[in-house]
Amino acid sequence: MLYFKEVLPNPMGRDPNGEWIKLINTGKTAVNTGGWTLSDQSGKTFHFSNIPISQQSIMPGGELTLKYSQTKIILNNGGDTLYLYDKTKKLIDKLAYTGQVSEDEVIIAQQFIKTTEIHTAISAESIKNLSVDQVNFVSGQINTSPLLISIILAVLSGIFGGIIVKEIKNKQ
Ligand SMILES: [Ca+2]
Ligand SMILES: [Ca+2]
Repeated sequence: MLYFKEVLPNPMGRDPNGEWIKLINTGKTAVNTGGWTLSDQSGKTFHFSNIPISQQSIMPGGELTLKYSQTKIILNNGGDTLYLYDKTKKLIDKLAYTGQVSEDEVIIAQQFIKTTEIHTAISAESIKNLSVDQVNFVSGQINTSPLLISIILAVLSGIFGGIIVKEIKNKQ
């Protein structure tokens, strides 16, 4: 699954040249963004077909950083909403932030934080280096509820735990 990971709406000094949007593939298979689009609140749209084909495929755990020079999407410093659509125009993810963004403040997507809690292996160090007051927690569209995943994992581990106990008992 490809999600918003982080955005930098207010780089040090002059905007928008230093602005960027970072996406991450948290799934187990590569995601081909050919035909995908990314839009902001004002409806300005970036087409992934505009980046080199070699960069359109994002490996599991891989990231894609889109600079303003590529997207031409201006990230408002007073709040904005970004939408990620696949080639069938289905909404894949949404990232919204509100309030004044400080210079050099990186906005980390709530979805990414939640996903990281489940898949701890995925570059947790990227949020480790930020102090809490630097991080503006934002709400993102969640396609799969992390709570649901936790429940499923808990149920599955219970089942497997039960099977193991049963097998041990059978051996005795
Ligand atoms: Ca800006
Ligand atoms: Ca600035």
